[in-house]
Amino acid sequence: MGMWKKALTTAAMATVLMAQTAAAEDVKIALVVKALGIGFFEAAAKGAEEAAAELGDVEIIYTGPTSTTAEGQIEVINALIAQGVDAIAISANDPDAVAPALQRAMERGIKVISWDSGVAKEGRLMHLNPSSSALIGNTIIKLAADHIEGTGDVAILSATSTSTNQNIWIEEAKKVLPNYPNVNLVATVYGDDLADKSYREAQGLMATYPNLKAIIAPTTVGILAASQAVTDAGKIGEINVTGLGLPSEMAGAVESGATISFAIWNPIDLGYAATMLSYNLIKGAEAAPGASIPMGRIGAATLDDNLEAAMSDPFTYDKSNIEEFKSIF
Ligand code: RAM
Repeated sequence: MGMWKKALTTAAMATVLMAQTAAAEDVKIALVVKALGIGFFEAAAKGAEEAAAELGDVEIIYTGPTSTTAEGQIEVINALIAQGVDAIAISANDPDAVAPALQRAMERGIKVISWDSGVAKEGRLMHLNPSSSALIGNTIIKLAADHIEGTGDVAILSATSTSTNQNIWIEEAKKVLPNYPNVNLVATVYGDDLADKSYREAQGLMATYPNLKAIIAPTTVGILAASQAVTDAGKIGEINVTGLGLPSEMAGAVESGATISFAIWNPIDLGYAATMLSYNLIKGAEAAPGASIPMGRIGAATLDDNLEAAMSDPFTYDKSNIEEFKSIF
């Protein structure tokens, strides 16, 4: 009996030792964002930490440049290569400019995925879209069209001119414009996901297009800045600001009426899923067309021929539901 007990104790000790070894060998997953200080990415980082807590042997390195440039991201990538991380999950400021640095990372055995804003196929193993790009493109036009009576001028206030995700959504939006005869797209301008530049671009639109009925900003930074600019110009009720925003940041604009409605998917889930995918690639999952890679509580990502997968549909927020969501993301 004594021997048996002793054997058990030894086994238990071995388990403890193994756990300690595993902790010392945590896998390092870098979440590289377009720029630091953007609420959307901070919410994604929360999801990444949630995944790490669930997995138990993951360290998240949340990083990015101070402004939304590809050059800044290349510096960050090079530092992560030097540091020897196990995976890089990036939301890119430019699909092509960051690809060579990411290829170097992959040559050194680092698993690279893009999420949110994609990298050209040769620069990543796979890409996770938040939703179907066509659906997002259609949604942002519909949100504007729904509140225009008769014909109305609308303008798009985007992020950077090289941003993969916004450019695809705008392209998809333009494809469906013929279905919305009351929507007259007069301009597309770029606020670079910087609050002050986005604000000034919104002011510029109001000055140039006196008949503007809506500003469509498919960026959380742009929509917030534009709603502020419209409010400050005393144009609530005249110009509706819509697009993609965070309930936590847009609650005031919805309350004031500067924004009637806007859409978004869950950014926490997106960061969580990107982390789970990175982890499974580190652990040997193959990113191949048709492959299904687990994303923890979200389910699995099934890769298409372009090695892309999409998560969920965007959800629309307005006065009826914003209170419920503004404390979540
Ligand atoms: C901003 C970023 C991000 C985009 C959201 C909607 O936070 O541009 O890439 O997905 O807006």
